[in-house]
Amino acid sequence: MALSAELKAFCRSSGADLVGIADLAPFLQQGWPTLPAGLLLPYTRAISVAVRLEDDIMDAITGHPTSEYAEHYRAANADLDRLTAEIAAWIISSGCEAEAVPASKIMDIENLLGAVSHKAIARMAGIGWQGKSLLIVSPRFGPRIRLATVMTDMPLTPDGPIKNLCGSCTECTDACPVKAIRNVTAVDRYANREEALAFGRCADRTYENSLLPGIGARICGVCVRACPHGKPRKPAG
Ligand code: B12
Repeated sequence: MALSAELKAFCRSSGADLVGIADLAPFLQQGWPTLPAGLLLPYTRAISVAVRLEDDIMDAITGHPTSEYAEHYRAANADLDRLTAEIAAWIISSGCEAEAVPASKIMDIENLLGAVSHKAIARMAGIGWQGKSLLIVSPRFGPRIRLATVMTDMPLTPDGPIKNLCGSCTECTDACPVKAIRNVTAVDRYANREEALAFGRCADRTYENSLLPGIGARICGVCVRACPHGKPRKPAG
């Protein structure tokens, strides 16, 4: 426990707004895919870190991403990649193995997959629940966070998933400009992306956004902005 607390304190002092530890056993037991295959095999734990997104930038998003959001997105990714490199170096200097997963690198452009799903790790690390938008919704900042992961064999104490508080809320479903969100809550986790999203609509929209002047990345931000859990005045409960 003391080691986990020390690691978390280091993550916070290096700039993490949220930090949690996931047990990798369920991922290995379920044969959860990674790119390349077998990426998780040398490790037993994954550290999930999040940096928060600025409210004034998120609140300015209407139907399309703004150039300020595109800039903020790039800066947050750079912050996360620096942060996870520092965490991995800290762990390695203590004699354990560690490997950082890039914040936003797409490894398979056809199927739109990263090396490891930061959302799956974040959910199992208790950073937040996976909401109807398929985003991780944290109790403190809602989905207004960006995530990254460090895999390790350090003997850390895992955290666990937290309760899903989406309830009957339809804010992200109603806000989605391409009606991609199906308004489904998963009992445990979604079996696949299609269960939560009309995935092609979301993917096409982010591609179209990437072609807009001043954007240049597959972003949107509308469901991120809409979630009441991320707004300064949050829902009761
Ligand atoms: C490729 C990609 C995209 C693609 C595909 C998105 C997708 N849902 O897969 C496109 C371009 C469409 C996209 C869009 C967006 N993206 Co994107 N994207 C990624 C990227 C690089 C990889 C995602 C991936 O591999 N998904 C694979 C699928 C299978 O996994 P999944 O979506 O997590 O869902 C499954 C798992 O979570 C699993 N699961 C959940 N719990 C558990 C537990 C266990 C034990 C197991 C085995 C599995 C499991 O269940 C789900 C269903 O199978 C990640 C970064 C990363 N490396 O993770 C960012 C990422 C997911 N994107 C992000 C964001 C914010 C967005 C957008 C809002 C755009 C924007 N920035 O404005 C939209 C929202 C899309 C949405 N509603 O999901 C953030 C999410 C932050 C958050 N709060 O959750 C991420 C994590 C980037 C980051 N560094 O923060 N994105």
